[in-house]
Amino acid sequence: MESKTLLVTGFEPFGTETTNPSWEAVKRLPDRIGAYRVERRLLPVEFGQAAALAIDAADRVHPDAILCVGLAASRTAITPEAIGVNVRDASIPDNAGSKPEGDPIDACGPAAIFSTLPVRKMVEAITAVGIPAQLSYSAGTYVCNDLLYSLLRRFDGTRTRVAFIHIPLASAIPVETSARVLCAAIEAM
Ligand code: PCA
Repeated sequence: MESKTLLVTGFEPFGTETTNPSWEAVKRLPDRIGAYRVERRLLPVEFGQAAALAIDAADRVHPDAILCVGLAASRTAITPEAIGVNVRDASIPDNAGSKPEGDPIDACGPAAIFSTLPVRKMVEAITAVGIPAQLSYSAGTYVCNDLLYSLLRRFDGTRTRVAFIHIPLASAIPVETSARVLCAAIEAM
């Protein structure tokens, strides 16, 4: 079988958390999932910089798909994100101290861009392994949305598809389970 490349990203800890389950889960993924060879990168929780590093990695590995993973501490289900919006609005500073208030990500970009991977199928695949999942229509306005929107904008019209999955705290869903769930979502892509 011809091998495809998947770039998977997780985040560093931020706010009051000392670990980030997104990276803990991404770390636990096997090197090969279905048709994909997995390349992984740890990203800083910094507006602009997270996307810049992800785009730099993508320019090196030429992925067929990019799946970004982040923590949504207030959620209890796994939530693939349907859409990225063109705004930065932070309630806490990012890890570089930046706290934008309603700024556009890209002054020339559309208000929103839909994910280019089959997020509905991902929700079904996660639910099928017995873990609560729900399609989300808001990735927030913090660094996760910044990353999703920026990647969708950058790879718009190219063969590289992009999606984002928010996962809950490890106390709600253990990171081993989240890793298993990510595999199921990737196999459904
Ligand atoms: N979650 C944050 C940024 C990093 C992360 O893991 C968010 O939802 O924007």
